[in-house]
Amino acid sequence: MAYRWKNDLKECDVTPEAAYISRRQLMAGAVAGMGLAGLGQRAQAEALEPNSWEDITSYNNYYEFGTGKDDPAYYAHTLKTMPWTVKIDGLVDKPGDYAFEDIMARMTVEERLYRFRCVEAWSMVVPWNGFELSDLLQLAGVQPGAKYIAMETANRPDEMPGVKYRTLDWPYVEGLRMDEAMHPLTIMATGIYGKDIPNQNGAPLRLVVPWKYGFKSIKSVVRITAVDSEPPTSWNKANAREYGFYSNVNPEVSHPRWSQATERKIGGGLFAARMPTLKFNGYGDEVAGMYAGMDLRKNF
Ligand SMILES: Nc1nc2c(c(=O)[nH]1)N[C@H]1C(S)=C(S)[C@@H](COP(=O)(O)O)O[C@H]1N2
Ligand SMILES: [Mo]
Repeated sequence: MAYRWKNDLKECDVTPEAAYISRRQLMAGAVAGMGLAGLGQRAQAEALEPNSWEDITSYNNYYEFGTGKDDPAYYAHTLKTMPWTVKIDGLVDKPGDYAFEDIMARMTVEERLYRFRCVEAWSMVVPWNGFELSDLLQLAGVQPGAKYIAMETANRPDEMPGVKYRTLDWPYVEGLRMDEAMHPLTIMATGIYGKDIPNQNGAPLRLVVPWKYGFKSIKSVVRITAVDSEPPTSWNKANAREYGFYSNVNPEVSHPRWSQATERKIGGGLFAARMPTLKFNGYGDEVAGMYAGMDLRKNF
């Protein structure tokens, strides 16, 4: 497996922990694209220090294992992530069941240091390892008639204690418009800090779309379907007034029950100041063009 390094930080912003692991990863394989050149806004560069492994893996949303923030870390060990297959179907040239190992053998895993903003107004900065979703979609051969991508999480009552409760209509489903799915910032994450992604974070592979609210980043994906129309999504089905299909991070559009203008970064302690939330979570330079001419209040 080859590793590339790409992030949106200056070298001096990376903590010793992250720097140590990135050196190990760089030594692990072929290195391409060493550029630490900028991606995205620098307005909060000082706030882009990655969260600790402890923060990232103990404060989670994964309702298949319960609704408490510490439930996933406590219960998700029961999920069997080996063997794992991803069904890729719909409007693709090569539909089929793809073994996780076979996918990994074909993909280029990189480190991506991304801001992560939950719709509940907390945030983290996570050093993901993963590959671009577009590479996987190209492997399957997306056909011209496909306009959207639908994804589905495993639904295993025996391994997921939370699916006994009808908190959501299981399985958890999500979707992206095709240009969003093909965007180079959109990844399937398979690791954090150079280690395999823990079950509570969505092992063995989960979507990460850094300019959208966290619930778009569906975990433990078992099915990816290329479709011709906008697919249903779990939180939109649960409450269409509060959760739209696009769910781009937008400080100007409040959630019906709270403001999205600011956020609380996890790990800052009780008295840490809230930070201003950035439009498209700070990735506007890269992604705003995809929404040119769209009313972002209507298409929230
Ligand atoms: N299958 C599934 N995927 C999911 C969720 C979930 O409950 N089930 N929660 C979402 C929400 S609301 C957030 S904020 C992120 C949290 O990811 P993290 O625990 O890695 O921080 O996962 C998203 N993906
Ligand atoms: Mo979330």
